[in-house]
Amino acid sequence: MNDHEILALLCSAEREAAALMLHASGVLSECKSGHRDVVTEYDRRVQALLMERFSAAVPEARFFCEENDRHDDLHAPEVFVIDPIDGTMNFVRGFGHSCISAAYLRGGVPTAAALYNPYLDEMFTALSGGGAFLNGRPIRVSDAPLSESVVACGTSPYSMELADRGFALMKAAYLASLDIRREGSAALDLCSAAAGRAGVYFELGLSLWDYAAGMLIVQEAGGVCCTIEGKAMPLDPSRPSVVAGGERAVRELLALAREIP
Ligand code: LIP
Repeated sequence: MNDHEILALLCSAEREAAALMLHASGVLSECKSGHRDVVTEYDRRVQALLMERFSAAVPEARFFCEENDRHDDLHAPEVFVIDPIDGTMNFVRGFGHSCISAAYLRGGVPTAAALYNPYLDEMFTALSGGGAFLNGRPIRVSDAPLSESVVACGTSPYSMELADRGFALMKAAYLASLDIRREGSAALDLCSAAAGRAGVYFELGLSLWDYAAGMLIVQEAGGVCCTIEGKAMPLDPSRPSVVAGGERAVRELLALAREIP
């Protein structure tokens, strides 16, 4: 399948799986690495449905997913990176702010990404070299400075050792910008940056499934995505920091971060 066909597959499977989220009732959660890191049967059912659709269309594909410890070789010729419900704590609590996120890696490189927010019926997509879109309309990052930007940020609730630096940077960003937003879905925060809603997004510890799709969408929207040290994002199981958005606001946030030990 070519990348256009893969993108159509990602979108149709995510829309199909979204019905499981929208019609969910009596959502019960279990703890994974701790009481802040939760999973529900819906995370597993969405992941299973996506894997079934993707395997049927691309039988030789491998998978790197949040649930069920499915972490195949990321250097395989074709890999789907799946976060079945990003913002699971929001989902459990009924915030209505979560999404389904999937990226396709060809030869270890992200070439297609789709991220669906069923609560707003917003489908964010990107193809490598093909631009980024929201429901089919092109999107661009903001080129505003930090002082004229809203900053989206995450609290890395699964890595409490990052809290002091994370909140210090949040305060510095708050004082240097219009305001901050902590909305509880890293993948949707990346899309807010890609669409220029937020000038920049940062979080000090994320997994590949949280950022793989959103990273391509930000880059194809003319933005940059890097670690808090300004390095390229790793495509591996490490839990790096993520900073993404318009080049100017990202550069200014990285400068703030250098001042915070
Ligand atoms: C979550 C992100 C959130 C972040 C959490 C976690 P999950 O993803 O959406 O922004 O703070 O650490 O990564 O676990 O709901 O897929």
